[in-house]
Amino acid sequence: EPAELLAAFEARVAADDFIEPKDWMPEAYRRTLVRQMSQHAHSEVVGMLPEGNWITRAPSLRRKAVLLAKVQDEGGHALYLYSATETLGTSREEMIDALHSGRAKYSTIFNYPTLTWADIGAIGWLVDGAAIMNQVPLQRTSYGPYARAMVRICKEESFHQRQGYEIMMALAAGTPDQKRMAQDALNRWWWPSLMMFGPPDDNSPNSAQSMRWRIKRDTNDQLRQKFVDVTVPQAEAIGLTVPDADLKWDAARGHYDFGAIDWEEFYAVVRGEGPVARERMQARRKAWDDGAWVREAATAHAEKQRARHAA
Ligand code: FAQ
Repeated sequence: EPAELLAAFEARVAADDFIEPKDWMPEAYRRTLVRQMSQHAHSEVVGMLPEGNWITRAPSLRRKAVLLAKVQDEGGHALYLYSATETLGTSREEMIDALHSGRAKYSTIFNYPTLTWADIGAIGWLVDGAAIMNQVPLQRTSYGPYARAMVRICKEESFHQRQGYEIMMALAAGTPDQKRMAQDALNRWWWPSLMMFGPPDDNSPNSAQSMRWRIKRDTNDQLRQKFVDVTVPQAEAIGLTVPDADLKWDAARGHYDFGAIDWEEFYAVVRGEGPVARERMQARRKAWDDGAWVREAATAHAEKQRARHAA
């Protein structure tokens, strides 16, 4: 790659300029963006499934309407992200094919089952909470279309987080059985939520280069620590207990210390061995196949419109 172009690119990134689709960029920068952005898009799409599972069983009309809107938002986030990724020269068909054939990753978190209504609260509170922690800094990621997609996504994500916490508040202040259900959901979702931030910094092969290119603005461990610091007081405020015997406030550091994460479990889930990984991919492939007629009809309609305008 030409040294002058590379130097100019690096200077722009260092000056916090956004890189735009038609600008010159190193191939490895393009590749790493496609990797991260398509994983992110796939996470939104697969992330619709655990909650979609509860739409018909939400406990009231209000809860149902809110959950339906949230799941629709996630479909929208995936669309912004696929579109932003297409500006890097990768088609949506290629990305979706990579997901359905098992070559592409998506977040580990969506391979865990949603067993009770409280899981919907825990997902909004913890999973969207973790997602926002990671995504707020991505509003200043160096690739313009990705950064701009993040602005709107973050607004919606903060509504998602609050709806989840509000479900947890209601359950935690409810009957003893409801409170137990909320605690059980926290127990099951806490550790997988910490894993969403990715491997520890000393074992994160992509971090150093992504930080230099300002694709990532914070490291995995920095964001994980921020999430713990913000979330522990939220659990305490509603009388729930974070399932970590080693959790304690460290006044000297000004942070919570927390227990060891089971990285074996994380890597197993990354490899596709998560508890409901197979069901998730089957559901995605079925949705894709069942939707073929919609894609065909939309394409035929667009062609007719084009022909009419040309005439
Ligand atoms: N799951 O070197 P690093 C949402 C992979 S939020 C699966 O540290 P990097 C909203 C990683 O890809 C969730 N794989 O990698 C929602 C890499 O593999 P590769 C989505 C993981 O990229 C809420 C390898 O491990 N958010 O969907 C995970 O620098 C509620 C080594 O790792 C985003 O994607 C994991 N948890 O840092 C929807 C945010 N962690 O590609 C519905 C954007 C790591 O080399 C309901 N992404 N791996 O084969 C990022 O910020 C980064 O990609 C990280 C990983 C931080 C996830």
